Amino acid sequence: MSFAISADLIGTANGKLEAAHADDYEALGRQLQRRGLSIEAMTKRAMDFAVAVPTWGVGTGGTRFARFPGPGEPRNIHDKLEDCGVIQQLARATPNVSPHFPWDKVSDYNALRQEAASHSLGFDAVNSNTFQDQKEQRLSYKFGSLTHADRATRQQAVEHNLECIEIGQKLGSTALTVWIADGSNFPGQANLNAAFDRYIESLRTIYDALPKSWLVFLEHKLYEPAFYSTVISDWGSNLMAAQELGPKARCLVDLGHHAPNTNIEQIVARLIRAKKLAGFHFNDSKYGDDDLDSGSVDPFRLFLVFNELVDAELRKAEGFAPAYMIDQSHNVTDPIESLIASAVEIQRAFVQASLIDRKALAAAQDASDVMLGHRLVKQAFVTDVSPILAEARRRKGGAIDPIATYRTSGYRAQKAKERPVVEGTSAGIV
Ligand code: AFD
Ligand code: MN
Ligand code: MN
Repeated sequence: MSFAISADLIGTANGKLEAAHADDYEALGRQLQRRGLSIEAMTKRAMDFAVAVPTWGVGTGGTRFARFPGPGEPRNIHDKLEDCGVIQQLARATPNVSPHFPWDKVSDYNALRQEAASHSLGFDAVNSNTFQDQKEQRLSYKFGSLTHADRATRQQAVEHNLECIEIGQKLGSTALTVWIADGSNFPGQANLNAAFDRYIESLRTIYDALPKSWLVFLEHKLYEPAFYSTVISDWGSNLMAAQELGPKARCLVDLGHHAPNTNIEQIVARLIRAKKLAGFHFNDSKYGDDDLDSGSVDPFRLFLVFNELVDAELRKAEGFAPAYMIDQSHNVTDPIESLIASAVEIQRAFVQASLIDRKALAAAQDASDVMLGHRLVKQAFVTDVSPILAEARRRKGGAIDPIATYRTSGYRAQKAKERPVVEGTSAGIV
């Protein structure tokens, strides 16, 4: 028996909020009009915006210390799709899911694609996993995968990625995201350049197997689980790899994968310039790769990233077509609520960045008018675009207040009955 949120329930919830919402929307419309902006155009932009949800994000996450499972957790990809369907139904900004293999393995991918479609979902980039050992896996990834010193282990990791491409083709994906945990924990453990060379060699085979319209997204990460050196640790290494591999290889920016205080928006600007920006794994962080909800800690940084993205979009930067995905671990919240809130925050940053008067900004920059340039950017950031986001959801059949509507629906309580708790805890970020 399947229980999803009905259009009726959303309609009733919206009905109670409609008058206040219309009032707020009109007021914001008048404010934007005074600034020479059309609220209608902004609402259309919000409606066209989409960010993919990770299948691993709907399960309760954990840390290396513990995991506290939530009620009604998804037990498999079928449950995950159902949860992702609810997120899309309410927030209308997440029409695609990004699957992870072998976690989401099934025997019939054509059927899985149809099942996703029945929840109004499609598939985004497929993610390979060579950072864990699976049951009955022949060779271990304890000391690396695509860059392992042992050729046979590298080969096994390459083959897994090739299998992911095959699966992805059946699902309608057009990109493979590769994140490896390879690196070293001790100085002297590995030859830093030899490991990079092996990365290129392994990726070359994967790259050559990419179907015509496909791209490979290379994801860098500063540290963890390797604590001394990581093979693809930063955007410099990532860019070197992508440039060496060719035009189908691009650099994926996970916001959490940088040292604290790194100017990520500048990295984004540089990757756009190099025509190498693959896209994003959105999340937020305070200290490291915290995988917190997007926009929960530093919404200004998220906005500044979108400032670069909107700038590139509006000046039609060559080769600019970033893929937007969320990559978070929800340890203490209901993952559905976190993903709804995160999608809304990402969409918010996009709309806010769209408000910037780019002609005036360019003029201020040309005139070295520091304060005016800053104010133009800041004015967009402090504008509360919530009514635009709510209107975009409402027009697409979603909820004016998606989290409140989700809570009234009783979805989680129902799932807690349908999905018995899986005994035993496993630590880990996912
Ligand atoms: C990792 C990386 C990568 C990976 C995910 C798995 O960000 O995207 O697929 O988390 O949980 O830290
Ligand atoms: Mn990531
Ligand atoms: Mn991460």
